[in-house]
Amino acid sequence: MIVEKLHEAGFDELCPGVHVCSEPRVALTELPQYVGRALLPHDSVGTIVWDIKVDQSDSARSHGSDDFSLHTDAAFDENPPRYVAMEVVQLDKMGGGLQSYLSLDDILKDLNPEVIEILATRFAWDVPAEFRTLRARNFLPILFIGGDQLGIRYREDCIDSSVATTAQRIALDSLGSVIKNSDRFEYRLDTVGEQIVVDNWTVLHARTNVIDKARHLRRIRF
Ligand SMILES: O=C(O)CCC(=O)C(=O)O
Ligand SMILES: [Fe+2]
Repeated sequence: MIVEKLHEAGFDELCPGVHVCSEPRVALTELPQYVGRALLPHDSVGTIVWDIKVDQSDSARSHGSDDFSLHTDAAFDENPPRYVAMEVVQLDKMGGGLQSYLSLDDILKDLNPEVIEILATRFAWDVPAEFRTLRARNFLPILFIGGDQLGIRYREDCIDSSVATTAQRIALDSLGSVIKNSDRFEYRLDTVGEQIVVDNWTVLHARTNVIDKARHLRRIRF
């Protein structure tokens, strides 16, 4: 578990699976090594640090200003990264980009066992163009066994429900409504340089729309 290491590096637990540090002692890109993990690229060209910032010349979702509903990063990937870390380069001075988190435990307690079983079957995922490496389409379960625990991959707009079975569609609807109706933990990033680490297998994260187009975060995966 990397939690002890994160504490050592000055992080506090915000809510289960989410750790924050307003005065980091370890540089963002050094964090994986510090906690004993490998830094992973974002794409096939080996991008290590991904900018989350409005950029009209690019169609990636993280370069737009829209809100992101609750999701995990790289959900469409066969091996989503276990951890995602973000660092504030510039705050949204107009109050946009409010983050929130919801843990898998909180989701599971509201799902019935049959639904859980169906969510562990394979669904069709469309890989967004900016992350396309080998395939444009993957067939992957929403709930998976990661190490000795259950993990989740979820990004509603990447799942093609038109090719799902009826049972899968019902399970997906049930999951979607639990996610929408659960109490999430809201957090306003408020310090330049602040870092946040999210367990990307057990926590979904979201943000409200960006209002201040100069808002800028940097993200790594590990
Ligand atoms: O902008 C944020 O606060 C989070 C962005 C995000 O979740 C993403 O780019 O995947
Ligand atoms: Fe994300």
